[in-house]
Amino acid sequence: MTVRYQLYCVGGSGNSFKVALFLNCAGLDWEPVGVDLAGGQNRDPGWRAATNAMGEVPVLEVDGRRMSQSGAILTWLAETHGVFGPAGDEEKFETLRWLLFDNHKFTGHFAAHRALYAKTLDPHPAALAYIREKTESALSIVDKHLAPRRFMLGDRPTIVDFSLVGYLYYPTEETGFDLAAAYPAIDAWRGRVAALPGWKPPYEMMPVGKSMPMRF
Ligand SMILES: N[C@@H](CCC(=O)N[C@@H](CS)C(=O)NCC(=O)O)C(=O)O
Repeated sequence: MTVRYQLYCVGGSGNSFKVALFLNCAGLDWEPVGVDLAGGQNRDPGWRAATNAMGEVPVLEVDGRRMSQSGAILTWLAETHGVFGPAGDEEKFETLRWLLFDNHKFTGHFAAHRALYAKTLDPHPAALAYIREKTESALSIVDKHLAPRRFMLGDRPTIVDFSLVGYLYYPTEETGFDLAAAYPAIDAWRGRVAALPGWKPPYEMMPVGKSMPMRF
């Protein structure tokens, strides 16, 4: 029997983890397919033509169709399977609003900071300080939003949680953020997401592919 979904990904990619989390928590039939980002596989013109012209993971393949952008994939999965999606117009608007905030500011800055902090040999201190301040700002916004809530949209987990939580299980030495110490509402919420049936840590969920090596 062929596996229904193939997720092109790499263990160190929190953006890929967002989609893997949905697939596993929804109990779907899927397998990770490793991509060699460190070796530049995603920069190969053939790979771009066949897999993703944007040169990124995650890519989700189903029935020969290859989809990219975790927010778009999560939306498609929620609509296709009728789980973890928004209920009603207001939640639909909130979902898109948070997915955009996540891609631009929350994951956007957190992942960029991690790349500079852990993967670049000699990050410029000003660049690191700039991106750290932006990341702290995004973390504070989400921490405040979560303080009175169990999940991002209220009482039940949705694709908004899967999107925002994508990078938050990588170890402190990789991210440079001790979330448990500094962001208590985020820490409690990521624990609630980790308690969902199907959750696994990123490197276990996607034991494939190659990322740029860590500095340490
Ligand atoms: N907004 C995109 C971001 C995807 C992204 O940045 N992927 C990274 C890995 S986490 C990547 O493929 N980087 C390789 C590159 O851009 O060269 C999404 O959510 O899918």
